[in-house]
Amino acid sequence: MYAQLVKSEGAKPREEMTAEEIAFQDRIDRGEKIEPKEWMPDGYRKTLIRQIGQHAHSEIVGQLPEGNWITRAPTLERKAILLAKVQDEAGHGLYLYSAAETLGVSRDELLEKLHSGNMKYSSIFNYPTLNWADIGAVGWLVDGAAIMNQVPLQRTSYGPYSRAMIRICKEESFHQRQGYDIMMKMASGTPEQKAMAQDALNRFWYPALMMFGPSDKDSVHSVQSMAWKIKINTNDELRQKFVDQTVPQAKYLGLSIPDENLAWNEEKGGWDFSEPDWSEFFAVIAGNGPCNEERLGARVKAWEDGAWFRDGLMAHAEKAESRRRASRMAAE
Ligand code: FAQ
Repeated sequence: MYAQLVKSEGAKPREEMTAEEIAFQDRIDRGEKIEPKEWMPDGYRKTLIRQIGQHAHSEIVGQLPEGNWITRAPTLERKAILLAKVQDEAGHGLYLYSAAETLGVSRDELLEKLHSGNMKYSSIFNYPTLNWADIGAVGWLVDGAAIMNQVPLQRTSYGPYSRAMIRICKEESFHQRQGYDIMMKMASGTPEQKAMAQDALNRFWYPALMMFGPSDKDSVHSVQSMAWKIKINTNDELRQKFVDQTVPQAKYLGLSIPDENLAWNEEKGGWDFSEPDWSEFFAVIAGNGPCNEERLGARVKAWEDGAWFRDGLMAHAEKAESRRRASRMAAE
């Protein structure tokens, strides 16, 4: 059991669709955006809540491996840049939770599902960041993979998700550059620094490839999600594009991709590469990766520690509302 919440059964054939479903599919096929109050099939709504919610959780959990390095960044400038990046991730989480809320789910409900293990976040954040070079590798590879996946999502069929993606992609491209900049510094530094950069690449390469999801033959949601233009590309298409983009970047750094099967394939105009170890991927998304317990534990603790603050905000909002109500009544 590796799929939660939503069971996809592939796209429904047109002859089995209701009139409403046909009209909806036609709007999607014409490239129209679907907006919050409009009619949508239940499966479309559920799939979006699942994907946008998991995406939001990934942004928030994704702050943890980097936040860990803010106090240890090697210079004041690197510290300020990393701080800004980690704050951006919080902002991305907030836009995405807001986009999910337009579908009729509350942020509290989504967080409850994350905390109880009923909703996922990206597998990549269950790997540790052991040293400063890892922060370079995360920016270069993890943000690089995130952009590869998210640029097409700017054209996704659900209006609020697509608009959130436009802003997020702009910020992600700055994140990717800051990571590559760290890698350039390390790779052109002392032999020890270059070895750290290579070691970070070795450890993050396959987990980054896993970010695109299981291979197409094992992807349970792709067919229906692509018919609804919730996803624009398959997992394997995006993984291939990522490899093709990243191999020359590694060469420029003077680093080697840790894959002895990596070879240019003239016919397909792309690189052949080894698949990640999918048993590791499935173990990580089932909760058994190196840092799953720590990451989820940190999020649950933050939620519990913040309860007094949320209660205070609610009490303040209620007080302000009752004051407004009283002054409205006095004026009438
Ligand atoms: N990790 O049928 P598919 C970021 C699950 S943002 C965990 O192929 P789908 C920014 C999948 O949910 C990174 N689970 O699924 C940043 C499903 O299980 P479910 C996040 C995964 O949805 C950078 C099952 O496997 N980006 O990093 C993963 O059609 C640095 C079957 O798979 C997004 O969320 C995975 N890697 O395709 C922040 C982008 N892959 O839900 C901080 C939006 C698959 O039924 C620092 N999402 N699964 O229980 C997507 O594009 C899609 O959801 C995919 C998966 C492509 C991730």
